[in-house]
Amino acid sequence: ILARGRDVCKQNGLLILSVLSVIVGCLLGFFLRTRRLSQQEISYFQFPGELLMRMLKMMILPLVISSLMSGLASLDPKTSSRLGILTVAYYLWTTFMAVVVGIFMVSVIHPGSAAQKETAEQSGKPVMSSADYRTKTTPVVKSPKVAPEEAPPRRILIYGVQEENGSRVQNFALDLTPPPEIIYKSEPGTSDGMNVLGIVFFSATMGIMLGRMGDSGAPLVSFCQCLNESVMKIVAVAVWYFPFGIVFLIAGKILEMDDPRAVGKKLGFYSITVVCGLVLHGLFILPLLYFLITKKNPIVFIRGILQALLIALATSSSSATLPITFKCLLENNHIDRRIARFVLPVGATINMDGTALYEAVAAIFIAQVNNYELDFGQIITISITATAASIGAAGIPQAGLVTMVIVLTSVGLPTDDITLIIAVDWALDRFRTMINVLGDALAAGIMAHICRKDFARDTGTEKLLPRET
Ligand code: DAS
Repeated sequence: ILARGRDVCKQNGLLILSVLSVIVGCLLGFFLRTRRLSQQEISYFQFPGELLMRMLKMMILPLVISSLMSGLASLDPKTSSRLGILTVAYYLWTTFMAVVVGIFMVSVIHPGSAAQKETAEQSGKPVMSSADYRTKTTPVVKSPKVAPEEAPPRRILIYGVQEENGSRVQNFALDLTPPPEIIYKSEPGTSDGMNVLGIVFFSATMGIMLGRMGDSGAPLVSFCQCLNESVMKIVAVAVWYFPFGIVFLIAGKILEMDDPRAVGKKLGFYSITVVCGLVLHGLFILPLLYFLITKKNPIVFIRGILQALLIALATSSSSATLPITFKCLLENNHIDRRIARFVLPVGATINMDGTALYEAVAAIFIAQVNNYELDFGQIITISITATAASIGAAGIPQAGLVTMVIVLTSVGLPTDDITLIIAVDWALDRFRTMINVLGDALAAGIMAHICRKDFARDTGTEKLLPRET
């Protein structure tokens, strides 16, 4: 009873500490803004938060490789292929649903009108008519076949790696097979990029092959299992630093942000639109889908991953949150680790409901601010490109802002109008990252429920693992 009591305090204590750290971080940030600190002093306050980010990022590579390889190797081929198809299909469906929710919200609230009025008042210039604006927008670059020396290099950030002059299909294929030197690549002007898609693709392929090798692959499978367990033990210790790191991570960001009052007038309705869309999708539609499929209480499930959602809010990186998402799913929601080891790394890479919703809202908002009427075909284009762009976004801070270039270009909107929304992106990024993590976790719960019968006949190598309760 004492051990159980200690575990309950340990779990809830950490959660309560994390919630308090978010609140204290906000209060400290706004208080320090009044002290007019020098850049040197600001960097001192940002250091503990940067340390937290680096601790989490350090664990991503070993965790993704070991979990995918051991997770897939321990499933029989029939189960792993069924799980793969169902997972990717589910991810595409929920991402597209998020885009539809975003388009609905931005069309109903129409935040562009408020921003239009604010901009016109500030600049004193009349709002541009749609016709005038159409002449301003950059023509859609139809084909990348223009000779490279003519076409400006289209540097699109995908998975933290910038590919020049390639078509999107070429970039996607290149990112699936990265040479070692670009796996960890930090691009100037972006946070440390990491080509996670290439790592996920290689590890998943390796895991499936290991599963087919039977006993001859067992040594590498058990090595990956040990590596995975050891990383999770590091996480179990590191989590006690997180509340302290979260305080300074959030305070440090607040110290850097623009004046909230000035930003609020122009982008208040826009921020409300994004948050309403994220809440509708993340806290209503996704949990409803979970309940309809599993017939289980989604609130209990979400309660189990609250710690991961807080880390997502603090770090605005779903990749960096991955270790905590694993910990919550395995320890609190008792999801079979073979499912979690496949669904989570793939989800953190290609499943970003929050990002897809955000990019659709942002594109239509930019059109509204410029009084640019989008026709039905362009709305459809936005919904498809926002879904694709979110798949291409890396799980790093503000990756969605960069892949939004794809969405704007697809409907002829000027990409430099991204500057309209940059002032609030750092805050909205946190909320869309939370929904990204929530979507991945709920998907693991759904897949564990769907595949539970497979495990009954599965002769996986990890027979003694706790199955989903
Ligand atoms: N911050 C990204 C993530 O980690 C999401 C985004 O930038 O849209 O999921």
